[in-house]
Amino acid sequence: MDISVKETARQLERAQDVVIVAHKSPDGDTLGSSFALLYALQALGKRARVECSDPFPKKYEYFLKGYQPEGFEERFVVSVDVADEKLFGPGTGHYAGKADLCIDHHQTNTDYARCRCLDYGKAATAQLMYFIFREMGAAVTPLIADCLFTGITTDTGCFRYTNVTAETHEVAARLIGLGAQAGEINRIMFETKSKSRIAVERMVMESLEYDFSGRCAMICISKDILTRSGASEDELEGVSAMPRQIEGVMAGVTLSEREDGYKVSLRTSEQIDAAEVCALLGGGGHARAAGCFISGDLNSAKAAMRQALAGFLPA
Ligand SMILES: [Mn+2]
Repeated sequence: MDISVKETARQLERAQDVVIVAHKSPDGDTLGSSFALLYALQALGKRARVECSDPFPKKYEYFLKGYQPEGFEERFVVSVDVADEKLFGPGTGHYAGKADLCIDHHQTNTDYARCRCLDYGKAATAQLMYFIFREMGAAVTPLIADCLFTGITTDTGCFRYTNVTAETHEVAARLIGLGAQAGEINRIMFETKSKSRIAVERMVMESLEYDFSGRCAMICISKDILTRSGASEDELEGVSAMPRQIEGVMAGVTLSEREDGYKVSLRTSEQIDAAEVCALLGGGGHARAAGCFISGDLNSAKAAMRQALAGFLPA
């Protein structure tokens, strides 16, 4: 059932012993929004903790400061920035079917929770969370402001993507006023790359190929590249944005090798709905960024992607 920001705020005010579930391979939005909610609930004297299937990447450590009480029996489960229960991942899969509330901004949200606060006009779940806190009258401390600012800046590629609205900037401006360290957060998120990340970029660019007269660019992140670079999964954030950055490219495809096939990330220009393309292969996502999974070897994954794109791109 879809509920308003107001009703969401009331539910959170009533909730006790809250488990907040972030999505697997956590990004800045799911973690920033989850920890902001953790701190807001704890400030109201509630027991709460954040659960995630994967470890928290080190670069977010500036806001991962909270005390997380273990061992309490959850009485209220809220998922944050999680479009589909499948994205809980193995570590938190036992919460599938148990979410009381889902707070999200993905157009492809599968409506799996008892109640859903969904607004896909928001660039980030963190942007939506700001209005929920305002409705709750929750104090946005500098730490909470850092969390929410992180969610907004990471989901907008530092305010560069077309999901950015005037409201996105207004909320970000409020957060800076409340103490968010915008410059420092953006430096950590966008201007710092590890040596292993640079090694990945160098090798991945070797795999670059064009299709559809240069309107589609594909790259592949093989397991071999990960082994040779020494990069961890969380160091790959943003690599999938690279093929779309090439002049004239309308569809940027990143194929990441898995045990039994390829995880596909698609980034598109305005003319192509990425979620529609990926839906043809059983996936989904946003209009400009979506994903799917293709089983089989690299060549069949490439072929399947070309076929899916064929109806959207001029030959
Ligand atoms: Mn998000």
